[in-house]
This record gives sequence, C-alpha cells and structure tokens, in this order.
Amino acid sequence: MIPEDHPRYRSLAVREHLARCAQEGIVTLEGLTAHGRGEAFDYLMGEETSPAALRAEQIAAALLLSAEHPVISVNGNTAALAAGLIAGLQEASGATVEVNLFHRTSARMAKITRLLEDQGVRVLTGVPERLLPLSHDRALCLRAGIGLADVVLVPLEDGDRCQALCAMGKTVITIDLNPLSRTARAADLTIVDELTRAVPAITQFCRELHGREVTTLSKGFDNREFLQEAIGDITRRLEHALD
Ligand code: PTJ
Repeated sequence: MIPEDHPRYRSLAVREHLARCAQEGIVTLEGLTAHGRGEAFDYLMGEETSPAALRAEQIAAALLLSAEHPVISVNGNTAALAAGLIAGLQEASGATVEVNLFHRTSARMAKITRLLEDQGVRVLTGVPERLLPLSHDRALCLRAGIGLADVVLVPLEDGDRCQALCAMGKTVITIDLNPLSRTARAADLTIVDELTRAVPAITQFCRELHGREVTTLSKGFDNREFLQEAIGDITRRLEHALD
C-alpha cells in the first residue's frame, strides 16, 4: 500500500498499476523497462509539459484534424496508461484506433482490445496483413487502419516502424520522452512529453481548433526545433540541478 503523502506517490502508483498490468499480460516485462526509461527522461524534463511540447501537441491536433484517415496506433504500455484518454482523443479527433504490438500474441491483442473497449474506445479489428517491410510483428496491420492512414499517431514507438511508416509517405506523430531516440528523430512530429499529459492536451486542442488554424498549424513546422528545445530544457535543468 503506497501512502498518499509519499513525495513520489504518483510515480509509485503508476508503477504499481503497470506491474499489475504486466501480471495480467497487458504490458510485457520489456514494457516495464521501457516505462523506466521514460520516467528517467521525465525526471530530467521536470515532470511537466514544456512550452515546446505544448506547441507540438497543438500541431498534432491540427494534423489529426486535417487528415483524411487519421489512425492512433496503441501498444500495451499506451493501453495500460491511457485507455480512457485514448477514448477521449478518438472522440475529439475522429481517428481510427488500431492495436499494434511489438511483442504480439493473440492473447495480448484480445486483452488490450478488451481493455480499450471497456474504456469506450472503438477498436478497429480485422485480418492483419504484413503491410510494412519489417521482420518483426509490428509489420502486421490492418489495410483499413494503418494501411490506409495518411496521419498516424504512434506513442512510445520503436524506431524502425516509425521509419517504415515515414518511408510509406505517412505523416508520423510520436509521443516520446526521449528526444534522442531513433523514433523521436525519424518522426515528422515528436511530442517530448509524458503520454498521460500529452494525450489530454492534444484532445483539448482538437476540441478548440477550427478551419484556417488547422490548415496553418499543420504546415511549416520543423521537428528538429522541438527536439532541440527539449535537449536545451534538459541541459539547463542539469546545469542548475544543485543550485
Ligand atoms: O506492447 P508492445 O509489445 O507493443 O511493446 C511496447 C514497448 C513500449 C515495450 C515497445 O514499443 C518498446 O520497446 O519501445 P521502446 O523502443 O522502449 O520505446 C519506448 C519509448 O517511449 C522510449 O524512448 C521511452 O523513453 C518512451 N516512454 C516510455 N514511457 C513513456 C514514454 N514516453 C512518453 N510517456 C511515457 N509514459
């Protein structure tokens, strides 16, 4: 039992929740280590949304709203941390939600789909095909989902799928606390923010943005600037860590 007055209560409660999700087979053990890496970068970012991340979240909303076939790709960690938040984003953006796993088994696919549906997400299902040139199972996706997508949101992603999706001409948005990751550098737009802060912010922008704002925001941004600002934020925090 974690006492609510513990200074790291939220972090410990999330870990406990993810450990339970791992026992249930929703999150993998590898997913727990991926979460630890994310936590470390979040610590370095001050565990808050930076102005640059907020701008990226606004652009992400514009990209989703201006897409013909927006898709949100959900893995085990994303479902465990943010199933209800994904429902809100789906409702606000009109995006299709597809489950896509690195450690893919039919049991995990079914459990994650059920968790999402229980939280109100409409999950696209069907017969998966190997539509991406990858040797692992992230290649498996649905023709009417990721196959058709022009804009794909891939939170907590692996670099090679991100590159493969970009090479197919899709606009790829990622949420990744590590601004140095291959995914962060390969994506068209990287939101360097924690998943459960980023998703509600994108949802809110989807509700607020209209017409010309959507068109203007979805053009003419430079992902390197967002990465540079995140690296600058981390560097400044480290320089003043012991002040
Ligand atoms: O459920 P599966 O089988 O599809 O597997 C999912 C994981 C996450 C295990 C898989 O995609 C993976 O191994 O991912 P990586 O390559 O570790 O990349 C995950 C990235 O997400 C890392 O750069 C982490 O820093 C980052 N990250 C982890 N937790 C969060 C995060 N970024 C934002 N918010 C988080 N909560």
